[in-house]
Amino acid sequence: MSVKGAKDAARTPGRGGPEARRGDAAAGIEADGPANVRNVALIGHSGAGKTLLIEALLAANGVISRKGSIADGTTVSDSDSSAVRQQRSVGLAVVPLLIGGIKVNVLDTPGYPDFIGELRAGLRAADAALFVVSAVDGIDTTTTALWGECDRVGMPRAVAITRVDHPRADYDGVLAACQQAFGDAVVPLYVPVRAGGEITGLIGLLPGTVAEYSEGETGGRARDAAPAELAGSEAARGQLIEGIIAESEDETLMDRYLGGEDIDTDVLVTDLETAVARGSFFPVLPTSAVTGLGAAELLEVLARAFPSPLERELPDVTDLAGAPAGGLSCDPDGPLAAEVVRTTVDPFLGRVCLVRVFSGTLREDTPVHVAGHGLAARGHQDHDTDERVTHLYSPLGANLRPVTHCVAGDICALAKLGSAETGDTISAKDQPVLLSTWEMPEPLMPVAVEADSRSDEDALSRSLAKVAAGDPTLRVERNAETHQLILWCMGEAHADVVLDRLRDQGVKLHTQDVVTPLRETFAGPAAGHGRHVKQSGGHGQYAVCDINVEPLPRGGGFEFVDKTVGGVIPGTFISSVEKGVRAQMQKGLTAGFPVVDLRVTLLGGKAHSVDSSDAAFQAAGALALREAAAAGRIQLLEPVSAVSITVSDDHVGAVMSDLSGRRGRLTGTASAAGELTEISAEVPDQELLRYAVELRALTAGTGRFRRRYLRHEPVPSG
Ligand SMILES: Nc1nc2c(ncn2[C@@H]2O[C@H](COP(=O)(O)OP(=O)(O)OP(=O)(O)O)[C@@H](O)[C@H]2O)c(=O)[nH]1
Ligand SMILES: [Mg+2]
Repeated sequence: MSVKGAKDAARTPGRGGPEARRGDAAAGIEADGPANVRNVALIGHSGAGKTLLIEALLAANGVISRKGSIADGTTVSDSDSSAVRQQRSVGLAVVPLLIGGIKVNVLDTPGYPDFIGELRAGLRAADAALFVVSAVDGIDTTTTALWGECDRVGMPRAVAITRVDHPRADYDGVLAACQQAFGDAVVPLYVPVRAGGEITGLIGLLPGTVAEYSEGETGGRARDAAPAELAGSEAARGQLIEGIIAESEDETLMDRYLGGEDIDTDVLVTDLETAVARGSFFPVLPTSAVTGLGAAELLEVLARAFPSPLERELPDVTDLAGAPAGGLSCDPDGPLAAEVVRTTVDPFLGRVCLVRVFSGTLREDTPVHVAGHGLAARGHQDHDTDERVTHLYSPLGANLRPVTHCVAGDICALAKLGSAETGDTISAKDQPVLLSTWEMPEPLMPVAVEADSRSDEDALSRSLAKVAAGDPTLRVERNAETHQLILWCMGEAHADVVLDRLRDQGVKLHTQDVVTPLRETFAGPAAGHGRHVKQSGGHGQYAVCDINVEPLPRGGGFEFVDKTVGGVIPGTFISSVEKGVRAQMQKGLTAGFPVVDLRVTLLGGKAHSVDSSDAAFQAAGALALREAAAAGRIQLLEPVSAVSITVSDDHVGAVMSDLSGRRGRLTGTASAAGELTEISAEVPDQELLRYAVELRALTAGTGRFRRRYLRHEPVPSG
């Protein structure tokens, strides 16, 4: 392990961030091998205290001399201007800590649901998860669901119950809630020492010593536990030891323990660490980011109990054609396979990619292959490019500190890779591979934007391409019918971040109401007379046509039938009439939406041997259709989507009654695994504009939905 140029004046490309304060941070850390790396993602609801807990860890680790604050926007992980504005994390941040020769990459993830894509990327980069639960607010259903997800893949976990200094903190109640939600294998390693209603220290249940924090942040001073403290923690100690022994591979241990033998603490610690690393035992620690309580203890758990990347199964790997490529492992000498988990645009460095190396070693000044496949539906076209790694960094939040290499299992940042996007694989130029991408949520909330002026349009397109490259949860659509530029986002907070990023790049733009692409059709048959005659002076214009219009069934498109007889309109001008009708259909008849599903029959007309022309008959055709529309009734059609909503059983009633308020038609319900129900319905798009956020509110953040355009249907009158 090498620490280069400690406390150097590192490049600090972060915007508006606390550079001065961060200037005292440690230098770039290069892990010398995967055995000495830990990658831990922090998970918990928004406001649980993850970002501030990381400040406490940085302070305990001596990386920073003073903790930043959320209110001032001075934390290491939330330096992004959108995060400062929103007072919450909006993207994944990496904070490496060096603990006893082990490099722990702490991954701060945003808890706000709009940014679940960043959390998923964080989980891809991590080998273990620290669930951060607020002692003030407890656990929410999303956190419980994420625990279940980690459980299914056997990810090692620990729990920090934080904010225990808060006047409304209920440590015991929240611990009980965690055990209820996460299971019996969630067991405290430390119990709080209380004085005057406040938690002032921690009793380490295995060593039987107290970490004293009563003197404030400088605390953590160890002392022997008083007899009363030992007696008070006896039950918790018994529970912990039994839990560890139950997980131990040494089957004699339980008998010995039950026989009254005092099991050696070192044996228990080793068994505990093995069980945590295996993902079958989950230690709990009380913490406070304000007093620093538990930070040092937590650092030790992260470094000692969590597994190294060597224990992690690699994501699926294929060759560029999609055939399975075997033989990759977390070996620094193996073939290179790394994945881009986040992409940002830095004003000084350009595109910066956060990369998790799964196999091989990334080195400065080496050729690599950058490949992105399978995200075309998100607007990320498949791409394969050979590039050169020139700038390699160890990130500390937004701070980038140069390093020369990054081994398998470690995380680094790369600048100036022109084509790399989030989800891409970086591999050896002569042995290119593809790592499967992780599950990326689909953005379902449309936001229409427009450049302030014509001259801003190019800048908007360019900047949008850059922002979209880094964000697989953003989909850009230029709607062919409404001509609006639609940014499909995860929710309002995400939309704000996207707009901030565009404005940060100097683009002047504004949002608009999203126009639902309606269509028009005829409600019944109608006749139209088109007379386009101008014969005053010079070459005149003469065209007359009579048409009949009938609606066709939905999806019937357009039919043009010529029923003229006796050559009243010369053959060449028949198609001119059709052209004119089609042009008018594109422009719309009453509301400016395209006209669909109709048959136009040309019944007769008149032509002039000199003054008739293609243009005149086009004008007459268009006019005839407008006349028919004036004589008949135009029906507006609206898009309707098939929606499939997955909610927990207890929210089914609320979601169904909300759907009926949205003019939704229920088409079915089915039970899904895990006490979930899948509700299928057909809902007008107009009613789905904000459904992404409104469904969340209805279901305490747990509901998901998918939508697929089905057809256009008549807009109900009135
Ligand atoms: N009293 C007290 N307040 C805390 C503590 N930790 C965090 N807070 C406050 O809780 C609020 C949320 O803290 P954050 O660290 O931003 O929470 P987060 O989990 O990172 O939230 P997201 O980034 O939205 O996911 C802030 O106002 C913090 O100051 C703590 O240990 N004690
Ligand atoms: Mg945060």
